[in-house]
Amino acid sequence: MTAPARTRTSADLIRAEEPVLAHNYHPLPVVVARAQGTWVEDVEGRRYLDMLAGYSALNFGHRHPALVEAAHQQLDRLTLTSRAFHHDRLAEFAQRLAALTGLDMVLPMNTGAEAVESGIKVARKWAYEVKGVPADRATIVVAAENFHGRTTTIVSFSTDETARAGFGPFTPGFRIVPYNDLAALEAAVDETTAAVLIEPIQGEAGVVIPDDGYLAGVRELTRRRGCLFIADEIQSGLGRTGRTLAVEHEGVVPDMLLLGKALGGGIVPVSAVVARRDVLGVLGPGSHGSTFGGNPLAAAVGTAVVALLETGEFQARAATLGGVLRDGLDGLVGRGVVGFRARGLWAGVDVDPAVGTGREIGERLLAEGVLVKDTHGSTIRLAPPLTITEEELGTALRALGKVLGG
Ligand code: IF1
Repeated sequence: MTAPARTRTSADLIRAEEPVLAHNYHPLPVVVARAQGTWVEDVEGRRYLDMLAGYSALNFGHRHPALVEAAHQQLDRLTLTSRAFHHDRLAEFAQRLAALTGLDMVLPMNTGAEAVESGIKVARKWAYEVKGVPADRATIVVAAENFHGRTTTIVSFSTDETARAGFGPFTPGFRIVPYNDLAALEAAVDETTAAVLIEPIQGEAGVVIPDDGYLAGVRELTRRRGCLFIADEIQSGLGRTGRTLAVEHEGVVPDMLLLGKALGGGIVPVSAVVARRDVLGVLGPGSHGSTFGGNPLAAAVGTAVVALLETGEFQARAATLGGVLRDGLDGLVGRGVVGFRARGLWAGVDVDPAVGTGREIGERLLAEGVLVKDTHGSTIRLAPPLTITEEELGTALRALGKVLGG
């Protein structure tokens, strides 16, 4: 007989998961029970600074009041209709999201992978019906070290063996080129190419920021060669890098944007494909769909998220505090940090392997009351809520310095 839920310790709860939960994660040994803003609290009441923010799904902090209020109000009115009927929240969500991005049309979905899969389908259909690529011949060019989700088609073009092993046969029609290499991209694009799909900054690869000019080069190349530029901003977008979209750092407007994570405010899964009218216009009734895509609760929260971003406040905070983050990390180079990449409130920090693996650093930071997640090897990612204060950021950086032995 297990202890009643209200008296279960963290250890009880971790033990209770083991026989019944698929082991596709190796979480840090912390059981979160409540959270507000930048802070989470475990079952025993210990508090932690959340420097992961749900991999950028919590850009506005845990339970942002305006977002919780929007959810509460909608919960008391209408939560789901399916798209068989209209509902009174969808038009405003689509209008304001399109306006925020500078593109024309919105296809509302739920998870990031669904947005990526939907973007792939739309790009292929556009290639056949608009570009004139022969049936079933469309190709999409992607970057090595990409991360776009976990579906069978998406892992078909992953270069991470762990993500692919055992999941074949794989979906054809993808070409993989080195990231940040315009010559390789030029060579891979041909008359069958529907699109180039890249992350403006590669998140899971360790916050890999391409050379200045790369995104503008992809934009020029795809326009010249008549294929679509699809920017996966599911992790890099919505304020994280100090701009609404990471592509804005080079003044680039892609043909199609993939958004997710923070679009749901850390409350409900909300994702979207946002694109030019002639691109999303290839979808007709019955050609694509989703039970929950664009549901009233998602649209209400999504609209409240867009409203927060319309102020520019969070983008400005990420830009300003990003300078504090960069300066703090600069101070740790040579003191356990061998290098880092940072843009806005997002950094991939390469720790000296002699000091520890990313996992070990995460465990040491846990003991210091700071939550981070490693990406690969000895690289950790820092991606706090954009609501973090300068003082909280300083606390996290001091804890990092301490566990690095700095
Ligand atoms: C997990 C990684 C990050 C993404 C980009 C699409 C998706 C993601 C650029 C799919 C999702 C998540 C998945 C999450 C951990 C996290 C992650 F470590 F898996 F790779 F952030 F780097 N495009 N990334 O980053 O969105 O379907 O998950 O909503 O636990 O797998 P999703």
